[in-house]
Amino acid sequence: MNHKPALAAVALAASLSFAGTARAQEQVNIICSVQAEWCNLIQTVYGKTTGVKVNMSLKGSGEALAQLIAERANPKTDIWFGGTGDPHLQAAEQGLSLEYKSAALPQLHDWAQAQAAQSGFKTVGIYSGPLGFGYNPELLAKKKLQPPKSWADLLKPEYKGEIQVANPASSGTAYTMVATLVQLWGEDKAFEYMKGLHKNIQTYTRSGTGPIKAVARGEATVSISFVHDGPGEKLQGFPVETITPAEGTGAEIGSMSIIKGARNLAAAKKFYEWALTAQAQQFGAAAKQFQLPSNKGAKVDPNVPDFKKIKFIKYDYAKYGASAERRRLIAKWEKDVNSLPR
Ligand code: S7P
Repeated sequence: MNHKPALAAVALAASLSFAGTARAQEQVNIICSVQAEWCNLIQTVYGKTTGVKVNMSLKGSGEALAQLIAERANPKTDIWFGGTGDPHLQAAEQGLSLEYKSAALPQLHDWAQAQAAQSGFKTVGIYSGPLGFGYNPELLAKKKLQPPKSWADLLKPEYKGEIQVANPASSGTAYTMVATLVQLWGEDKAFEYMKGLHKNIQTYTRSGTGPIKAVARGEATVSISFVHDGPGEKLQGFPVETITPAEGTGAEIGSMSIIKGARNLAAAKKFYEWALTAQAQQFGAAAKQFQLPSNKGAKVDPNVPDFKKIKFIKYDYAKYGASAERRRLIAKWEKDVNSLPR
């Protein structure tokens, strides 16, 4: 029997499949926890400049962590980009993210490097932003209300049904509020405060960015939000202003992690390195997102909140990013605050 044609076919198939492999487009699967405008810009720019296919799934920080926990045995995500730092620290603690020490670390602000160091280099800070209030000046004027200046102001009876904040069980932003208040006043006083605040809450939203969008669109008067989310709404023409509370406030360290078991590890590392560059971090402002970039060389847009003018607490990221502490505080909030009638 002449085996030559069969052998030739196998060789051809092998060479075709090799060529196919060589040509297969590199891809990276990203959970993106910043706002859609920034995620979309990254997807387009990174895809076009590198040829890598970026598969992007948009999720708030709390939801992203829940998905990564659910995917643990069979991860479908390579990179988690953005979102509040506490859930990234939890992911690190729970072994969901991979240790990776970028050579770019010295280019980052101390707070971003500290985030990396305290996670055992399983996450890194990519931006920071202060917690505060958003308000709609037109709606306030119509209702003859003053803008809130302090946490204490939010308890005033005239704000009943006027305030939106997210639910800390689903939102990293709202968990930042709980952790901030506990650090500001101690746990007992903070929970008494949140019980009082509960009476004035119109809605607890699922996502942390929902409340300031509702304020901008006149669906609520005041929100508890990251103040860097205000200017983007304003640039779209909505009436919204922001302020940080007089007593002091906390800030998020928006973070990025490589997922343990990533199917596209080389592509994930390449994206991670790109995302730490000063040039890549400027795409935040280009997409009208005004967090403070972690790369010291990145241009700071004038819309980024001026950190020097804000009274900050000394936020203990290690303590409040620990899984047990987050679970405990959220359970307590559900039981002592959210269960109360409004
Ligand atoms: O991009 C705006 C922003 O406020 O949203 C991020 C975060 O996904 C909010 O998540 P939650 O819905 O879980 O609160 C922040 O990191 C970011 O600054």
